[in-house]
Amino acid sequence: KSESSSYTLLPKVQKFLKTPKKLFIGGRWVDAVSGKTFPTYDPASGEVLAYVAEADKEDVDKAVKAAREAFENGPWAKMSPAERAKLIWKLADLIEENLEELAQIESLDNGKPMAVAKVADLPLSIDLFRYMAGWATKIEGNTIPFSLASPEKFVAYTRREPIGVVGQIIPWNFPLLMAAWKLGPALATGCTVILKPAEQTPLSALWIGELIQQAGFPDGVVNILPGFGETAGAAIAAHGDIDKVAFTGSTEVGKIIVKAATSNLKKVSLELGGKSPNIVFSDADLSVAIPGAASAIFFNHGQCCCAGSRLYVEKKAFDKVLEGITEEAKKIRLGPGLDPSTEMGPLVSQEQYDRVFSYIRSGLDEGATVVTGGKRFGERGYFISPTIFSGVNSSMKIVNEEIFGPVVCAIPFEDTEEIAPVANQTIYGLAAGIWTKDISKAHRLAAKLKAGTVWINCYNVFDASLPFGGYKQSGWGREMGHAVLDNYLETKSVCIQID
Ligand code: TXE
Repeated sequence: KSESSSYTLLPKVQKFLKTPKKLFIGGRWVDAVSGKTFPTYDPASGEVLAYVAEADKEDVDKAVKAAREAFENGPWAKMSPAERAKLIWKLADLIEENLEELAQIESLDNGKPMAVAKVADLPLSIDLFRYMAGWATKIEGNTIPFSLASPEKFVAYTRREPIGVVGQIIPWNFPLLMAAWKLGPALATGCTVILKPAEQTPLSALWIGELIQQAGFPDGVVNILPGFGETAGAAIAAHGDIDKVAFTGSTEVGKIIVKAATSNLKKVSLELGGKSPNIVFSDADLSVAIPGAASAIFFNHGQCCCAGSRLYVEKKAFDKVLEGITEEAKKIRLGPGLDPSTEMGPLVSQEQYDRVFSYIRSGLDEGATVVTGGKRFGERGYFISPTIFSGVNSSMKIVNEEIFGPVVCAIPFEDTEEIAPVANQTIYGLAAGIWTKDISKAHRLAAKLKAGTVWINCYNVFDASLPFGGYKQSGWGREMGHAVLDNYLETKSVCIQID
């Protein structure tokens, strides 16, 4: 029973929730070695949705063996890039065929509106796989003319080779999309994978496991191990036979992963937190900038690493923008994700709810003003109403730390020339937004912002072709675009004496 049970679940979703949720290792569904399971909850009610097999170190060991065998000796190792591409494309087709079901699962497990999952999470995931399927056949080395030797003496070239067995640890804010961002490039390059979904949201990854089987990927190419960070996640990060770990999550855990990875100096890529500045100039088209700024922070309930959580507004327009975004915040309809009229669901977990509330309390304690929100919504589930703070200063915790909830700090600024250093005053550097009609000013500022993505007159726009990742403590490496392939490839130089 769950809050969402008042809405009709699709027959395949009902069946899926009733079948035991196991680990996917070596192409088979198996119980955890320990026999343990853990509950995953419906955040709209706090009630249990399903119990899931809980992976730990022994299961990681089994999965690594399967992935290593698949990488070195299995049919995957001998498969042509075109065959690999076909499998990835097939997986995209199967996700598309299961779009309604996966959107419902995503909504149940994460809390996000199903309507949003259908137009954002699912299409972006499908497109990511198709985009990466295209890359499988286009991974090339170079021929290298030597600098010192005569061209008659040597021929040299590079090969791009898959890095090997890859561990991928993902978060709960976009469970399926994060799985796609990770699996797509790993499969395109010919790696094999141990994927650990977040303990809060394991269900869509398990569904994907079934589709991977259906698509016909050889056994052991993808292994899916739900479990906790300190156990299964830590075992992946430290494993001596994993060649690379890709992580998305908190900066704090990113640092733990880096330390653990030193055991065998496995390669590491990280997509971490943010405290992104969203800068509105008075010459912006405010009819676009105001809803844009609201969506920059409130999309996905603020649980986006790139959320526009520091809203800087040129003083002349500050009152108008604050009033406008307050109206936008008040209009947002909160409710369970399965309700078609819901625009914002609950936060993912009790823990996240408590974390976000502790930031709201800290803002109040430090003397900031709540313009709207700051309260629980309803009696059940982990709902927090969209919250806007004003009257903040640069030393406050709510201005400096990632909140990862629907909470924005609105801050006026006067000097256009000084806004870049202010915007850059953060340990993070994931994204930034600029709203202005003066496109030259926007380009100049974009160049000064220390952020991996700068959106101009838009926000939260993603495309499989566009690299995404962080400056500073927001991470290492890039997701998406052809840039992500570098995370999964080694470069081998081959040098031949022909003289
Ligand atoms: O993240 P964690 P949490 C930020 C955001 C949020 C905060 C805490 O600020 O409020 O992190 O969220 C696995 N070794 N982001 O606690 O712990 C864990 O099981 C190996 C930003 O949920 O970083 C999960 O699969 N793995 C972010 C994943 O790490 C470990 C998205 C993320 O969990 C581990 C999520 C360990 N020792 C949170 N400990 C973004 N950049 O999008 C945990 N994990």
